[in-house]
Amino acid sequence: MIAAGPLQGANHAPSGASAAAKPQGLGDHPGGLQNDTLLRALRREPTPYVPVWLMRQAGRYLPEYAALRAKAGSFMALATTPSLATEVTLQPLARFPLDAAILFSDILTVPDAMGLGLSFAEGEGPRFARTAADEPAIRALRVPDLAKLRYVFDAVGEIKRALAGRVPLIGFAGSPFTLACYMIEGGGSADFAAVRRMAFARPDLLERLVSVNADAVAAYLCEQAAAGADALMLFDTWGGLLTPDAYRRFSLASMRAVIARLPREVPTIVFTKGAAATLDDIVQSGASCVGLDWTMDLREARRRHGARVAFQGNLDPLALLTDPATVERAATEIVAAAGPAPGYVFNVGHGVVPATPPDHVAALVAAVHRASRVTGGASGTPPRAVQQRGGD
Ligand code: 1CP
Repeated sequence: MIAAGPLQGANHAPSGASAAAKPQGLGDHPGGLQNDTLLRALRREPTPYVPVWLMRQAGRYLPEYAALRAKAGSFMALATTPSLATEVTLQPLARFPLDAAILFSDILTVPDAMGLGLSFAEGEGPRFARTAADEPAIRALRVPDLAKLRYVFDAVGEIKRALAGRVPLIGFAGSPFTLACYMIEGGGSADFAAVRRMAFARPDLLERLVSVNADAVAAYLCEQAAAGADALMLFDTWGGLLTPDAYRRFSLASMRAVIARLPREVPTIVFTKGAAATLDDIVQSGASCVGLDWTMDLREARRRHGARVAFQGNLDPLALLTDPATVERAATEIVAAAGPAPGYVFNVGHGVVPATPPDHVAALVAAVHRASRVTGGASGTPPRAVQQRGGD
């Protein structure tokens, strides 16, 4: 049996968690995890408290990230050097008792490996040297040689060794459609106008681009799992830009195709930002868990679909710019809205923003653990997980 304790170490136990924090070495659970609350929640199994991790939990709001990035010289130098990617991945875990690590990398490494030439200028977003915006460029695209992404798989292996089973590692990729957005525009965009135009003018071309991306993403994620990733997440940041029908055709269908090709034993998370209108479809993507942004109704999603999938979310990341007491109140309300049933992972509804004070993140993580242990969610009764803790 795998123990469901929090991350070990004096500064790693969630407040009030000491009862379950029985120190355990890997020797007790060969190949296992000391804290598997995330994986249990993704499988909708009981957990002693609500697990929490944060999108962009590593990154610019942490001074130690800024220092390492300055030393490395660029974002890509961090991402392509496994020892540096490992160090950045572990930085937030050294500060906060998070229940998962997420690979430090970027979704755009896949189109880079397809030959588009990715760079990140200081203080700017990503840029591709070449786009895939017209018929010849899209027809020329191929699934990349995965050897070009070897640095990612090496980082996964190194991070797993460094974690030594403390918490699971989440691997990830961009959704085929969200990658297409950046490949067509050549970088970020306020409205991704060229992409939305293509959805009407050349749906066949967009479909072709998304289909090559789906093959690439499926192969890439399988390799991350083989290298040791314990869960896999698809980031569909821009799917919500589409009409509901176009979303189903260009984004959801390709994510479903990717998920169908991943190893069944590895839990999966899909996150489409701004897609409340198509939630009934997203819950049928085949993923174990659906991420919600802060505009979506977590209570209602759990009530309607909680027997089918786990949910993750959905604090507005700007709440973290207030003060610790407000952060704690907001977190407690979300834990209550999620309710006591198994199958819930706390997260922000989009990435932590660079202006976030790290001590507000500390307050958030502590509040989620405390509220989910003590109040047991909306009903005020202990979650089933707490009642069953003795049996773990
Ligand atoms: O130091 C810097 O200047 C780089 C900032 C940064 C960071 C920390 C970028 C550039 N990417 C990342 C890491 C990253 N990106 C992770 C690491 C794991 C984590 O801690 O969560 C992940 C999962 C991503 C995924 C990612 N990259 C997404 C999907 C999630 C989301 O935020 O919507 C997207 C859209 C990107 C593209 C990207 N990479 C970086 C930036 C600034 C952007 C957004 C560009 C834009 O559209 O404006």
